[in-house]
Amino acid sequence: MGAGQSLTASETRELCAKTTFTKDNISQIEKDFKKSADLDKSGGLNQAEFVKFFSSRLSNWSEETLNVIFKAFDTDKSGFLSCKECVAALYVLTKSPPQEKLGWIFDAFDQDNSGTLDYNELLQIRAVFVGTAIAFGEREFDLIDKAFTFEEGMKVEKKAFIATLINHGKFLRLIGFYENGEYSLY
Ligand SMILES: [Ca+2]
Ligand SMILES: [Ca+2]
Repeated sequence: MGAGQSLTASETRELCAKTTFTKDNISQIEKDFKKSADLDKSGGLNQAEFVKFFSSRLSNWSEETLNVIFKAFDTDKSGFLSCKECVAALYVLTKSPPQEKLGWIFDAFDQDNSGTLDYNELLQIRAVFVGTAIAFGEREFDLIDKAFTFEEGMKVEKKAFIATLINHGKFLRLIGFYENGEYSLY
């Protein structure tokens, strides 16, 4: 990806097809990202820029979690989020339906790509959720403890993960995704 590279027409078409963003939304997001996140003007975000940009907006997310998230959005594993990957990331974080968000969380935290979440992977999700709940002054942060039986050797499949949490709007809201689907990271 060259310096200051913009989305190509075909990338914009692909994003329009895969998200609910319009062409105008996408070009606005691209402008905003170039201005406020792409500090070295490389045309996308390196890991440090990503962590910096999101840690000021999702302040209760640990750097470790943001690193996990960065890797999940870096779909071509280039170590760099292209403009296209950034727009896709914002779509998942804000506008996508809950089912898609949960599927995405599952994939992001399934770090060994085993197709299941094991005890340690689920503990990581739990830590993000509980940390966020406390930061929001929320008292019912045992939601995730009630949803899963935490024990060594546990394995949760994607279908079960989504089915368990799909009706917990509160979980989605607290984990940093917005229930009302508003584009509100700025
Ligand atoms: Ca990439
Ligand atoms: Ca796994």
